[in-house]
Amino acid sequence: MTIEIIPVPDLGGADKVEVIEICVQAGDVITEEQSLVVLESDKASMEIPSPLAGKVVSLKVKEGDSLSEGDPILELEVEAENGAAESADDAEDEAPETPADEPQPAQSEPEQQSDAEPATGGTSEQLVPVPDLGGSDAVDVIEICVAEGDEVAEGDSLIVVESDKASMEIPSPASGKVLSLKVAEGAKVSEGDDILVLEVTGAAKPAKPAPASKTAPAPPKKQASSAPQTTPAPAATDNSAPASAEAEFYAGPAVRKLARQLGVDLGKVKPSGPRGRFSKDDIRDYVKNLVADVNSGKVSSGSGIPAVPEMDFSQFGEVELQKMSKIAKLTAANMSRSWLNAPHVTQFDDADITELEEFRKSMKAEAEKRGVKLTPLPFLLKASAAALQHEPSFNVSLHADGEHMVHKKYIHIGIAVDTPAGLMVPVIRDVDKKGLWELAEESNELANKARNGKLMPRDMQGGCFTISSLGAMGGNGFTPIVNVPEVAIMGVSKAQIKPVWNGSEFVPRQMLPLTVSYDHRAINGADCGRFFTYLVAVLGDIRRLLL
Ligand code: CAO
Repeated sequence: MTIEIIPVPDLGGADKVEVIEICVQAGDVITEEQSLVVLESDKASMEIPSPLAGKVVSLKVKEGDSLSEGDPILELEVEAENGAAESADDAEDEAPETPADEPQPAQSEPEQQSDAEPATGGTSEQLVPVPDLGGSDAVDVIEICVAEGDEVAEGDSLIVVESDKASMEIPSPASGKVLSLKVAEGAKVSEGDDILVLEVTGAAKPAKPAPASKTAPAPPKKQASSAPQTTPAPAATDNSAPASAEAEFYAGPAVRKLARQLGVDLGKVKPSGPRGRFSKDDIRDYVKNLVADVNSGKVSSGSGIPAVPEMDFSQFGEVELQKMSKIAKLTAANMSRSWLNAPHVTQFDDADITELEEFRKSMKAEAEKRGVKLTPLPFLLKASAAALQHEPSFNVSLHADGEHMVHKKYIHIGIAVDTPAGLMVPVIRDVDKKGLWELAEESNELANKARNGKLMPRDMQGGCFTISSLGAMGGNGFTPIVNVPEVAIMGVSKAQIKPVWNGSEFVPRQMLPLTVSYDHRAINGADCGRFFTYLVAVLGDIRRLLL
């Protein structure tokens, strides 16, 4: 056994760098490459890995200390043959992974001059390639830090790549404007691959950018929020990538890796480090608390909803585990989200569709000639469009800022379609402008597309209101869940002949049971009263559609 003093390696020019995290303590048995401390300069955080495996004898630093190259970090007890001689060899053989070579501040090499572009007094385009990655190859692009049109300064991070061992920020070799991106999140890149095209002013800057620095991204700058979306995408297509959300947080590569391995969303973790930096312990504590809460049946997430305990159903009889389809999983998530976000109220009424049905049946021959099936659905679409026009308070969505209501000047209506893969909601556009034949054709076409798995995301976007019809199946009524961000949905049950009092006697009438569920954050009972009464009146006398 020998005792080795582990010093601060070359910090790429940085000096008096603050210790913001101590990752080990006396007595710890550590492996080679295990992070010892995290240092933070103005530009970057750097994890200093151990050059050797061994047992920590004593720490020579504490949080808040300022360190420079050569300062002792700790004393390590190492196996005799694992000592200084070997570590020196390793340092040469494995240069990219040793601390002395890796932690470079994110800055360019101004002395390098380009021979790729002619120097001009105006602007020139410069292709920025992936620099030397210190031996790493085919690394993942985990963050894109710039967008097309962004102005970047020399040294600004362009992308963050991650190998098995480290995250690396690739800095811009010059100031300029990003003309086009050549990589996307999730792509794999190697040295020389194109990152982006930069428009630089004046003489072209170096064709070869500064080397990537093994670093954790500096605390994120808050991005200005983008313009409000006037047409909220439907829940079914909401598929935000976790990687881009991750860029918002201030965490080192090892912490990010641990979070990713454990499936932890950093947004839900409280950072304990200086300037909101996340440590590994923050992630571990979060998971520990989560597991404890789930085990005790207490709250499982920030939503305050108690978790449903896991159950082994096989103890009660034979069971079979079947994988849920993607659509079924999305539906489950969207229904929970809608149900938990929107305080639902459901109102019930029956529409007298006796005359509507007589008219519909009288059109059967013509429908056959046209090759169209005329069910009650096109009438319901038309009546709903009329009611949305009559009561515009239904044709809205709540803006995400909680301050505005988005009033829609168009009438697009979704129809719930039962398919073998699960529930899908294609949207018919401009229902108010279309006739019954067109609506019949389009709803048949969309329902067929849904059943054959041929719907495109756009076919399911932009709905203002949804009709869910179980009329062909039966039932007296049901309470549908609003397809948020829409604010209302109509449930249609099976029409039946019922005795209706006409003032002097009961007469048999064809009655259609309808329900309207609405989001009480956006709609009040009186609004629904007006909307529903009008809709029922239109279905009772479709000549009203002409008024
Ligand atoms: N009352 C009585 N009969 C009705 C009816 C009603 N409310 N609605 C439809 N019918 C009749 C139709 O007229 C047709 O009969 P005919 O062939 O004699 O004319 C028959 O039922 C079958 O209609 P359909 O289902 O083929 O067509 P549709 O236009 O009524 O419905 C669609 C189309 C896509 C809405 C439907 O097929 C469907 O998928 N419904 C399920 C929706 C769903 O799952 N909702 C629940 C969502 S929440 O989990």
